[in-house]
Amino acid sequence: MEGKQPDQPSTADAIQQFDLLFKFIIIGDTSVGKSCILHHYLRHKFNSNSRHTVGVEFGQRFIQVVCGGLPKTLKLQIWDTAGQERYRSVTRSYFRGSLGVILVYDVTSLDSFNHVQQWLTEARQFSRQEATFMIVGNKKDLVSQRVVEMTEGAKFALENECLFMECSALSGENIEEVFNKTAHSIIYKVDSGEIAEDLIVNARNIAGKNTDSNKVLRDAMKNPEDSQGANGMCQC
Ligand SMILES: Nc1nc2c(ncn2[C@@H]2O[C@H](COP(=O)(O)OP(=O)(O)OP(=O)(O)O)[C@@H](O)[C@H]2O)c(=O)[nH]1
Ligand SMILES: [Mg+2]
Repeated sequence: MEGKQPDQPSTADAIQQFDLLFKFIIIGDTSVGKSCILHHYLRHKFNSNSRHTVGVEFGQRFIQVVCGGLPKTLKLQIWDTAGQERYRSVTRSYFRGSLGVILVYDVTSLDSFNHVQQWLTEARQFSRQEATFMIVGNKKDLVSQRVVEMTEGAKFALENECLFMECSALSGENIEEVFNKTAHSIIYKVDSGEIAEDLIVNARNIAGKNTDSNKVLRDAMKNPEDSQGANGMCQC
């Protein structure tokens, strides 16, 4: 993960080429483990010193996928939002352009599960119509403290046409799968034509050409308009 302003791609970004760019956003109540999930996905280990996110943090990872029958490099640009109420207006602006929405609750917190409906309503209101929604029950390692059964989470997701997984940022169980399944659902939509081609990016066309794809990339990398208070840095 990189500590840098999101609207200023580093030299490494420029060198690392990719075929597709998907923007993901991670939302949910405070302390459900959003930052720990992202940290594990990017660094393959648990962050035992996670602190409340201030505004929004940012991370990215490149993965190899097959899209349109061809191997492609996919860049996931992942925005980890603060769950605390006071940042709600800041984080709301980061839904724009998101193709993947990871909505997290804590299987040991009934409150966090009860708030999923509220989060989903907000996410649907502010993110792209074509977005894929993945509902995630985190902290599945805390077996004796569990209060939300897996069947309850799965039922809610099914009724609301969302993907569903339980995971543990502590053990790492299903962390890769959360992101991979969301990405593959989006790729399926690209392949089937449900997602318009101008929403994805071919980075190899960028140099020196003012193509539509070029504009899409610039838009995707831009800081959201209302970014006051977001630190744009990753502390993972
Ligand atoms: N046992 C266990 N603890 C976890 C897990 N994931 C996160 N935690 C703990 O839960 C607490 C909150 O984790 P964070 O990732 O900071 O929570 P957050 O959702 O990012 O919170 P905000 O940034 O305030 O929105 C920390 O004390 C973590 O150590 C998990 O999978 N298992
Ligand atoms: Mg956080």
